[in-house]
Amino acid sequence: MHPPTGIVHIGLSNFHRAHQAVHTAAALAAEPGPWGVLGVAPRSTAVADALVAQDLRYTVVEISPDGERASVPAVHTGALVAARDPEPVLAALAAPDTRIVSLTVTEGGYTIDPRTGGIDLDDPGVRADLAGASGTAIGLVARGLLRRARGHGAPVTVLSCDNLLANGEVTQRLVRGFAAALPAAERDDLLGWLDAGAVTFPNSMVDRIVPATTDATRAAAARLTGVPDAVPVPAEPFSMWVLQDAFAAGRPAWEAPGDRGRVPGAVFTDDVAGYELLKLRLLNGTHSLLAYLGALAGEDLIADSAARPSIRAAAARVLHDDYRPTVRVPDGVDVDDYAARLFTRWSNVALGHRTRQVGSDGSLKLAQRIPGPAAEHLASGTMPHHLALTVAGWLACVAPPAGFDPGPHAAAMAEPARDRLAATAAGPADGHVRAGLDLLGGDPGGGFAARTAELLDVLVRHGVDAAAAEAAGERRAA
Ligand code: CS2
Repeated sequence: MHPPTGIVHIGLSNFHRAHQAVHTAAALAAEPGPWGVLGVAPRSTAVADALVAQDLRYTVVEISPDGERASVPAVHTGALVAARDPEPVLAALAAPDTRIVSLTVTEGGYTIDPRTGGIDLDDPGVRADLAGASGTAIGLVARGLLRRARGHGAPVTVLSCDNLLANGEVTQRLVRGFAAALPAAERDDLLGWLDAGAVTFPNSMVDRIVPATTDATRAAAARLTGVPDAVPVPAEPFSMWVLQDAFAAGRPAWEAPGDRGRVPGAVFTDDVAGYELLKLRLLNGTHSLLAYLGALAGEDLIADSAARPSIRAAAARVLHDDYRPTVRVPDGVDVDDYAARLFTRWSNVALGHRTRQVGSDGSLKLAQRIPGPAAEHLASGTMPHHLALTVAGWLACVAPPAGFDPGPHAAAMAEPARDRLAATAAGPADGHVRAGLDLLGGDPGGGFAARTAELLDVLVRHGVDAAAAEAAGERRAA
């Protein structure tokens, strides 16, 4: 039996299916309630259709160096595609029984204008949504909220579960920015209702490494469960969720551990920001360095990248020298233990997490990972060499200077700014680096751009080991 739908979740990605769905299954096992999840894929039909065809069940294949285990988080009550069926999606967002609208749409799904941090009113999807369509995540949420405002007015929580700093605050700002750009009557109804406090936007920190599904995942799922599954999800054993307890209309008992203690309960705290910075910088920031340097060194997998001595050393330096001094460690967290566990997690070779996956959408991801800590170091007069190396690695991968071949793993990285950067890659290095930094929110000054250009030059001319040595201040072999 499905529980009744209480959550409409936008983004049927592997991440949602191995994280929020698993924690929700644990919560429901501990405390039954009306918290079934209606999954909404913004555009892609593949996962939604496959889920419907298999009664909304799928397998999470947990992969550790010791082996694999399967679980089936049976929490979904439906799977829709917003681009194909906008009306039922809007109806679900507006249904009085819907008490949480959650999102995992990746950094790129928020239609943020990098120059202002607000909604990107030039984005064609946003423009279409303002004119009455509903194709972007923020447009969908805003139109669903507008219906609620004009209908029963029942409170609801909008819960971002993406790797954005202060993701709840950002989502609120974007929804309000969208609302402010609507025609006057709609604008006033929606903003008036939001001002009345009927909607909360808690911040949350999400953490689980979840690769893309492959044929090996499908084979493992079938072997472990005896049931064929077209859309199983591979995941590492680790999972963590930290949330601000600000829910306008209740929530599942996500603090409950599940699967006989294997799934830790979510942490509810007022200090989500501390956990976010710790995770976005130490994990995600270092992950980006592992992805770009690894791809350039010819590595398909993050684990193989982390096993290369020069890259491992660079990862340790970026983590300890550049990121760690910029985070305020939350009470009760042992940061040395946290960092050591990160290296263990990255070394999970059986997981098959690919450099191209982490390296994709770098212009959007690095905007969350680089400018803040870089500015802090530069303001106090220190050069964060390994942040510069990360940016140089990104540019070498997705916008290689003329004559440099970054290899197949870099070529396979998705990058929305590829064309724009390709235009500057042919020119002088300083202009190229500046164009890259502009996409990340601007040149932080203090010589960071020049250092990035130097490291890019060493990467391209002498390779990864030499660039890592250069960043570490060691002399480069001739
Ligand atoms: C990764 C994240 O692809 C990436 O950018 O850094 O997806 C990372 O695996 C997760 O945030 C782990 O929680």
